[in-house]
Amino acid sequence: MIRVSAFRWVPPFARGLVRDLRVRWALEEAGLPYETRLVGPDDLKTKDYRAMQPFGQVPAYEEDGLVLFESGAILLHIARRSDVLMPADPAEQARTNAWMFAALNSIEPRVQHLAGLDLFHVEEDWAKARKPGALNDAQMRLAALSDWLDGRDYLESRFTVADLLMTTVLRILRHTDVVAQMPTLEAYRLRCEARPAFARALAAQIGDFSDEMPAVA
Ligand SMILES: N[C@@H](CCC(=O)N[C@@H](CS)C(=O)NCC(=O)O)C(=O)O
Repeated sequence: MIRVSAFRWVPPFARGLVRDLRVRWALEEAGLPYETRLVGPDDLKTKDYRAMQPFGQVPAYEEDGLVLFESGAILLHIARRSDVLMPADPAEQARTNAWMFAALNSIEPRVQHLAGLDLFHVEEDWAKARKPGALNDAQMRLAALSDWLDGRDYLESRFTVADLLMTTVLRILRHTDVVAQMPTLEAYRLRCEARPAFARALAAQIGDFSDEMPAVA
């Protein structure tokens, strides 16, 4: 049985954003059943957990003795087994991979930087000073993505794992109107999120959260 690590508790602003969501979504699209290994801050520091995820983060993935970390690598592994997620044609696969790297390397860092300022450091003077630059950097990248998507439903000719990944990156800015202000991008996000597999993955993540904040040692 496939097992995915996920947090047992996160604050409300992070619910629906934790990166196990993209793995759950891919598994739902691929029709692969899974169970979760729910973890808290203390688990992340243990030798056992670090053997699965060297940085003590979520998600880690276990399957028949194979252990994987990094959500992008996990998605690639799942996608190789699913026509829904990965086209059969080698050239189309290469394009899909390129968009996965774009989501992780070209878009997510700027989006995450902006979200980090807003969600973790909003009261700090250095964050207030950095915010306009971070916002501009994120907007420039997202505008380019929006231009690419103009006239297209998906990043390439059909839905793939790259769209799944890109959508989860766009969601990181849900506390802002940055994506909503780009109608093409917003429509794209909504189109991908309308997939039944997304709804199942989101419900599963939300359903796994406990209401009780764990005590941190
Ligand atoms: N590059 C990693 C990032 C994973 C990551 O940032 N996970 C967050 C939750 S969304 C986490 O575990 N944060 C706790 C920490 O970094 O200590 C991936 O894509 O898997």
